[in-house]
Amino acid sequence: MKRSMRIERRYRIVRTALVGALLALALAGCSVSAQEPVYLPLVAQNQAPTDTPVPPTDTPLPPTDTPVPPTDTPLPPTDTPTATRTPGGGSSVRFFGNGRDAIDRIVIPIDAPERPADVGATDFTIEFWIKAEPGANRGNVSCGANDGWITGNIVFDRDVYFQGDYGDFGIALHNGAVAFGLSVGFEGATLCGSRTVADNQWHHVAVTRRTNGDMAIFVDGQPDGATRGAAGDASYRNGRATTWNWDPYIVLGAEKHDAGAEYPSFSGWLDELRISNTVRYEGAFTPPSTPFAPDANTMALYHFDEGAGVIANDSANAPGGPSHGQLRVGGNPSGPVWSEESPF
Ligand SMILES: [Ca+2]
Ligand SMILES: [Ca+2]
Ligand SMILES: [Ca+2]
Repeated sequence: MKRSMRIERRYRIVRTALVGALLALALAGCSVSAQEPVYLPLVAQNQAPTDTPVPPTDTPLPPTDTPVPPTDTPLPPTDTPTATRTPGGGSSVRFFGNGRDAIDRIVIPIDAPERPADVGATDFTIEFWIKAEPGANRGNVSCGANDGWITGNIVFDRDVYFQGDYGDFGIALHNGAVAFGLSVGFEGATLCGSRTVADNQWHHVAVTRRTNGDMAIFVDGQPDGATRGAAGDASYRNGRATTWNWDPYIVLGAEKHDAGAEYPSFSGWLDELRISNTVRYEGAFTPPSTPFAPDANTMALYHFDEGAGVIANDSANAPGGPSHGQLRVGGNPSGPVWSEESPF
């Protein structure tokens, strides 16, 4: 009995141990399977990324209105003009409105050193003879507006890039008539005349400006508009710092910066340009019929009678002068050319 009970007890012990071992195995299996969902993501996190990082889409772009570096670096003339008249025999200059690459124009330095052609600190008059074919100049001026003249076909350009510092000004064609604009700092006006000068005939044009702001246009000696614009010194500041190479120049026959098609140049003839440091005309007058002779108020005077070469001589004999002009020739047709066309 005792032996059978011991056997029975051993059997129970063995059975209990076997059941315990099975339970332990089962629990171990459960704990392994319970770890799997923890283990797999850890592996996944350590895998190399499959997507290339996308750059942020809100990175600031470079500003689009950054001033463009100047492209109007002075270059030597690309050609010599065509002479159509004996030198010294009387001539004019003919432009073709090419309006690019600093060609088809005459450039006159006014600073470094300061030249007498740099008027505007006092009253002034700019006058010349002009001839243009109908329809050859199709720019449009914003009459009345500050800087409105710069979108006409520019005949006389004394602009400086952006605002005028002391001042800037110019003369352009608009609907076959004359526009004269002048700015001092951020103030300015554009005066538009109505008398047609683009009819294939020579016309005398004069613009006057007083430092009180008064501006006027005369065509063939007849008043062609007047206004009160910006007052003050409109001359070029001596030694003015600029990155725009053509700022310290008067440019004839073209928009000096070649800033684009919306700032067109002049196609036509120009002769007998006089720049004076006083207002010469108050009312109607008889236009000159012979070349000007210099006087004490003549700051620059161009007869354009050279007929050859690339220099337009200033014959004003003003103190601090002369302010000779240089022809910058090029384009198709190539301009400017010396022309036998002349008002007298
Ligand atoms: Ca300007
Ligand atoms: Ca000056
Ligand atoms: Ca002449």
